[in-house]
This record gives sequence, structure tokens and C-alpha cells, in this order.
Amino acid sequence: MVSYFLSDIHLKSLDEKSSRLLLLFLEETWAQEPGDIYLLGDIFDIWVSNHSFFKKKYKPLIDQFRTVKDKGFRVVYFEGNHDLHLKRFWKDELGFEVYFDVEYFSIDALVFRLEHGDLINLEDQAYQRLRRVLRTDWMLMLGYWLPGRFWNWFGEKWSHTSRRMSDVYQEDRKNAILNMIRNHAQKAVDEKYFDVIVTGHMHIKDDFTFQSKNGKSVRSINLGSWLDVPKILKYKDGTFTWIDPVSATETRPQNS
Ligand SMILES: [Mn+2]
Repeated sequence: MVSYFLSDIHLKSLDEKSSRLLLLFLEETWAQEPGDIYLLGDIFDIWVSNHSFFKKKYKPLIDQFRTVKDKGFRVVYFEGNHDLHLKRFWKDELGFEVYFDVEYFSIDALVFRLEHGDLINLEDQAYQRLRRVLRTDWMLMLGYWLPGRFWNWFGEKWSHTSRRMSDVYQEDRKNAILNMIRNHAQKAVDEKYFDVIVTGHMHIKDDFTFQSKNGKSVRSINLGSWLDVPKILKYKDGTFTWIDPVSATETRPQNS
């Protein structure tokens, strides 16, 4: 059984390289043995609700996602802070599993904790408040009733704000962000046990192994961002590899 983990592609249009790479990846994937695909948020730079604006804009990509599902893949989509209110389309129409907080999955013999990663920095209270507001019933209504074209426009503005507010894209703060990712993993494993935590959002690729309080080895992986380098995490038969969709090569992380 194979599992793929993708996040923070931040697609803005079908014309860009990341879109072509994602299309190619999906095409090649559904031709193989079915497995799981975990989308850990911010796949699109903006997607709200089930507007035909977005469905038309990304039609070839959606067709590929539909095929992947039809071929027997389990597709799990976590909302990010750029792709919101996904249930109406991605769950109700495409049949994907949609989540927006934290979920645990058993994959082979391991327990995986998966989340977008925007709960890592709880000290950013302004963002955490906004995150809750975005999921209220009236925001769901607004997301649905306001036209897709408006949300697309709004999303372009939102991109700047959210990047400022959510502590990403700050190379000078790289070490502080790495610490946040790792501290979050260490804290989370004490609350509820898992073997592997995979997050995105922070835009810094990281692969860190530590011992939990009860002496078990725990692995924390952050997927980084395609705005930096396109990459897909693959897990198969107990081994993690990074797929480089540009050259379609796989590399094993140093410490595995
Ligand atoms: Mn994000």
C-alpha cells in the first residue's frame, strides 16, 4: 500500500509549472496500484466552497482527481488557510474525505497524525481567532453566497495578509519556525500517541526524529512548500521517500 502526502502547492492558475507537475503526478499515479492521497491544505492559493468559477478554472485538474478517486484511491483533503469550505464540492460531489483540524490514521502498522499545520503556532492569537471565524456558519453561508469571482479577488489580497499573519515565508526566522514545528510534535505526542506527524503550512521542509516521553521513536515531517521546490512525500512498506515531480526521481531522507 502506498501513501502520498502533498501540501502548500498554492496553485494560482493552470498555466503555472506546479499545475502541470500536479497533473502529471495524478496521471501517473492513477495508472498504478491504488493507495492513499493525503492533501494537507493550501493546494490552491484560493478555493472557497463549490463555486463553478473554481471548478471551471481548474477543470483538467479536477478531472484527474475524479479519475484518481474512480480508480480506487482514498483521497483525504485537509482544509488549509487558502482552501476553505471544501465539503460542498470535494466531499459531497467528489467523495473525498474532508477535514479541517487534526486526524489520526493507521497506515500499515503506524499511527499518523495529520493536519494542515496552522495550529502549530497557537501563540498567534489573531490568526487563531480568524481561523475560528472562517469556520462559523455565517462564514460558510457567505462563502457559498458570494460569487466565486469575488473570492478569487479576495484570495489574491488574502495571500499577502495570511503570509504575514501565519509566520510563513520568513527565511530569517527559519530556526524559530523549525523549533515551532518540532515543539508542536513533541507536545502533541504527549497528548495522544502517534508514530509519525505530517504537517504543512510552515513552508520549511523538515524531517525530525525524537524520543517520546515513553521512549518511543517519533518522526515529525513538514512538507515544505512547492513555492520553494515541488515535492511529494511517499510512504510505502515502512519507508519514506521524497518524490521530485520535476525529474520524477525519488530520494530517501538521510536519516531513514
Ligand atoms: Mn497554510
